Amino acid sequence: MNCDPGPKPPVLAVARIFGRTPVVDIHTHLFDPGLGPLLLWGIDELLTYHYLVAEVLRARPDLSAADFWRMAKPAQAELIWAELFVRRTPVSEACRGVLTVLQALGVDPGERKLAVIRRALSGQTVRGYTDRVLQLAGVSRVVMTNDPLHAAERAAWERGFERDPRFLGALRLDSAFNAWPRGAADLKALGYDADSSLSGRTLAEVRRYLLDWCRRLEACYLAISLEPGLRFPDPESSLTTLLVKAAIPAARERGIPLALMLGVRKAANPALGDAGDSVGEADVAVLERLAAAHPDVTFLVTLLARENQHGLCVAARKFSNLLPFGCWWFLNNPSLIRELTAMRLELLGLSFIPQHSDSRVLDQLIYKWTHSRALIGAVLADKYADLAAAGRPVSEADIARDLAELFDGRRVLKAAG
Ligand code: HDL
Ligand code: ZN
Repeated sequence: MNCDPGPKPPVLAVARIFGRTPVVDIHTHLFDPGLGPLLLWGIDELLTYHYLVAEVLRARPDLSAADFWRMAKPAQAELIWAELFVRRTPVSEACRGVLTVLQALGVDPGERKLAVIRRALSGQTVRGYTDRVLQLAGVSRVVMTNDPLHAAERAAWERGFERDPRFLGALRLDSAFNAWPRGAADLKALGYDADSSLSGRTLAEVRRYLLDWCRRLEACYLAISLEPGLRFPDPESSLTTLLVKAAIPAARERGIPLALMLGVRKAANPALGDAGDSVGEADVAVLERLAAAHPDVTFLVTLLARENQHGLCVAARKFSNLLPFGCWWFLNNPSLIRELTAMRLELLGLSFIPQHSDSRVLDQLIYKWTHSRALIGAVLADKYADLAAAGRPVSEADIARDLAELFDGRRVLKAAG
């Protein structure tokens, strides 16, 4: 006899309502189709995602990263398909994601021949595919990661293009700030009178660069990923000085958040390229001191270490201008999405942004949001069941209102116009 009473009513209601609630994806590495080849899409890009590169090199320890990178991208995709999807069961989250995308696109996820899959997915245009993927993913808008110091991207912006309103801008600061004074030379080459001294003039010129590009991008926020060891205050640190005397004033002037993404240990294994970054525990007290010193600026915060997540929730309870967002990168897996979402709902109510996709390939929107809707929806439904047990059942209108507050990007998009 089946003793399982079946899913609790809220789960079904949440799944139905969430399924028709569009989300704003507040952090991706996608690009407006008008930016041309910068936007990655299609099965070979999906298979050569750096998450899967790391995984195929584990499956094939006999293959050096250098030899892998020497392969042409189609051959890389064929190797990853053979090793992770045919010769082995694709149990990892990044592997499962590919299957979720195929299933949503009407391609048999059980198909073993990549050639058959490639044929089934051929003949798309980027504009048509963008419409199809956003619709399948239930995503209304995505925020890009824009870096004007990336020559090809800058050239495309300077050429100009008709923007797709579904692709919003965010000004990324890593290349300008993180390897100072290299950034000074790059800014000088763009006509900003910056030098390595971080003099008053330099800081004014860095602010001018930030404001110029926030205007051009119509940036929703400024963002930077940071090593775990960020210190504040730290008058000796170029990075801290740039954040405090350039990025924060620019965010304040534009009325937009500054996104701090802490905990990346860059190039722990340089041979792996984008797949070579690792994780380190950050000092949450730094965030508390930044929030306290700048109460009129909103800090979007995502931390990479699982060990930092509880501290971030506590810090956010102390400072309402700290806005936790997403289950970032190595945290974007079912077991940790459940853990972080429950922790945040319990400590922060609805005052956080549960997820972003971090998609680098357009198709990934489908799986990252399909998986996250199911996982986050189930945790939310559990909380609703607890409320019902306490005598406060939620209505469908309550559920729709809560999901809009959590996922419509209202805390990020206000200045994007
Ligand atoms: O710095 C970031 O924005 C990270 O998301 C990195 O791009 C990382 O490589 C990534 O793609 N994580 O999902
Ligand atoms: Zn990212």
